[in-house]
Amino acid sequence: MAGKPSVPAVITIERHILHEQEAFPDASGALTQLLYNIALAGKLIASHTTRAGLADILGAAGHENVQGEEVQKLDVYAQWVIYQLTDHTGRLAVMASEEEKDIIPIPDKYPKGKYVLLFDPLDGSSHIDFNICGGRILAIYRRKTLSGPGTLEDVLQKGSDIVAAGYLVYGSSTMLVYSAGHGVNGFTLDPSIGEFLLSHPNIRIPETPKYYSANQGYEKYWSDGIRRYTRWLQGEEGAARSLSLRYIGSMVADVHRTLLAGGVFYYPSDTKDPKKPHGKLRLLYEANPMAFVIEQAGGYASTGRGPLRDVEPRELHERTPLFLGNRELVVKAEEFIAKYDR
Ligand code: FDP
Repeated sequence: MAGKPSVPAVITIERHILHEQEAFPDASGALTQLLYNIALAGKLIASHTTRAGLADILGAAGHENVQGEEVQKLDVYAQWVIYQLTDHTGRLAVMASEEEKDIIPIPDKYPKGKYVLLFDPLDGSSHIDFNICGGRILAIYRRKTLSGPGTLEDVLQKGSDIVAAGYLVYGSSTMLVYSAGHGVNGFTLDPSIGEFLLSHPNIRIPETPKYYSANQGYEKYWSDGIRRYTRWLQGEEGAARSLSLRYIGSMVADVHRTLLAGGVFYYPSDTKDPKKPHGKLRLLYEANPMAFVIEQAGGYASTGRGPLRDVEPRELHERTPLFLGNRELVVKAEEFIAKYDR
């Protein structure tokens, strides 16, 4: 074309999602449309998140969620946005959210689709008042039941059944990182045009890890194996190198850094709260989707006793110990646990 400018092609998220769909000529387009809806919800939530200190949405909503944690106003907004953008589309059979006790049915008046959406509407919400980045995590599965309203059976699926998963991170810029099972791509929101642009194509976790990430404030509640593993990461216990520590306490941000810089993020079982013997993170809304992204980028995710993706969920809000990042670091955690925590 005459006068073609010599700038690199701008790849919008729409173009990228469509391009991925081309590899599947029989695809109905439902997954593609669902991913658009999710990107749109991300933009709406991002615009609220960055104005959180200005608008009347900062602070607590005044009630607790099913986990007994105080619900933030932004949680409420984020959940509502996702729900009302997707409930009527005929693409979903059922949804479930970290903030809701039960599954979220699709209203009777709307058609039911073949997918299931699980999400944590606003991860890291306890940090909102401190202007520290949070995010949103989601996973899409194919329904298991054949027709009618989706059920609990459709929601309680293993990580290995995930069709697509990803997260939004609201930091110095807003990013959407997702995988539909063919590698991981990252998109940065350009606020001037309101569009997610491909900024991190084909993300692979770097081979040389940089950081370990865990809440060491809880060390006294950890098992011997986890304590020794942490010392190994610090260069003791026969380790050949030491890693630097980074912990924000906002899972999306901590895992995002682990994905881009290499390293390991872990939230192990602990004895801090007898009601939460398996740590804090939720299998369905946090651990499984983030593990899917990490593994699609060449990493590995484990409960500390084996692959996370093989865990059969038994209930909606079940928690799991989690180790994810560079394969050799996660495998090392499994070795320490097997040796010292019988
Ligand atoms: P938050 O409570 O702020 O929503 O599971 C939620 C989570 O944050 C994760 O994002 C984060 O990794 C973890 O809790 C932090 O927990 P600790 O404060 O116990 O380290």
